[in-house]
Amino acid sequence: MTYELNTAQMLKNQMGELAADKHVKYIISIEKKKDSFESMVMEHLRMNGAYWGLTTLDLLGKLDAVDKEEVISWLMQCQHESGGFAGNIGHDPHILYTLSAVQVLALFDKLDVLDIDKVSNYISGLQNEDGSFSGDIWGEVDTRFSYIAICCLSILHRLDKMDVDKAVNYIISCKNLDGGFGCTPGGESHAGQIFCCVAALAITGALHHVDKDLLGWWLCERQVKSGGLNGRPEKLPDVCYSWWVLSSLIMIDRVHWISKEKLVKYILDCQDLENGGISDRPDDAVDIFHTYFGVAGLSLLEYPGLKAIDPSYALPDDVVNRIFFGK
Ligand code: GRG
Ligand code: ZN
Repeated sequence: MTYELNTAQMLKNQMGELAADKHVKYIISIEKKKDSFESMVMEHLRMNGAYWGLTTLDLLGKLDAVDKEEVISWLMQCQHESGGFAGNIGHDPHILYTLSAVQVLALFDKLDVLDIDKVSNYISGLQNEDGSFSGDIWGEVDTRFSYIAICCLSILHRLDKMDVDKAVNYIISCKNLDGGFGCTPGGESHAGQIFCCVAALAITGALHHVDKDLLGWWLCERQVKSGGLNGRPEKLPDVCYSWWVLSSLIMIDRVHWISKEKLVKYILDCQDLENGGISDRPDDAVDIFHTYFGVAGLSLLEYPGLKAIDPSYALPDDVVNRIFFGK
């Protein structure tokens, strides 16, 4: 115990401290300031914002700071008759918001309010003949939507409603010679798409299709001098890649190929120590998206005092255990 405390203190001394209370206040204040600039730009993707904010609160052990019934009542009003969820009340449904809605209900242990068949029919109905997934009725295809469909149906215990073999084959067809993945066949490797493809393969037990050493090299080369990670060669570092790159490295067992200490320090340097929140780069304006990815990244890095997060489902470990093992 003394040893553990000393290690935690040592880490904090070396790398700075997470302003956890400030971040909790920042997240709660966004919800209250409905006419702020950030709330206005978030209006159409409020469901994603709810997932980012609430998951961050849960990782910080503060999910009870929000009114659960109020959130669930709003969330259920975002469901469309097709079974899919929209980003806000009265908007059109999309697979992006459907995953966030399911994840928020999972956080609150409230998946039982859903008509599971209705939601899973909406998702499986978006699978195309070649195994890919569209995001909504307008038909855009992207490996982001393959991940979302697989993650969502897995959480709902309904993976049997899609053609998993075809879905996996489509993802493999998006693999590049550098070991990474793009959004469609031939698309450039990008850390965000790599997360989607690796996590989808992890959930479906198909990680043997990944060349772990080749992809591990590409991913670890994303760490730049400041300790931060970028999403592609020659690009600037950004806190959100602490999630996209790091979770992928963990899923393929190559996380020891980057400097964890330097990355912790980079994320902590992106905090607004006065008003809370985390930005993409030091001294930029904070937002809820990067606050989530900063805290989730620190959780993957085992920063003291945070709940552990699952790298493939992007939900706290205890939530994932409850879904699959009922505890
Ligand atoms: C549950 C965590 C979770 C995700 C759901 C939506 C989704 C599934 C995944 C998105 C994956 C993705 C494509 C992430 C990248 C987002 C991003 C920072 C894009 C910016 O790309 P550029 O090209 O920026 O504008 P760079 O950094 O390359 O300059
Ligand atoms: Zn970013």
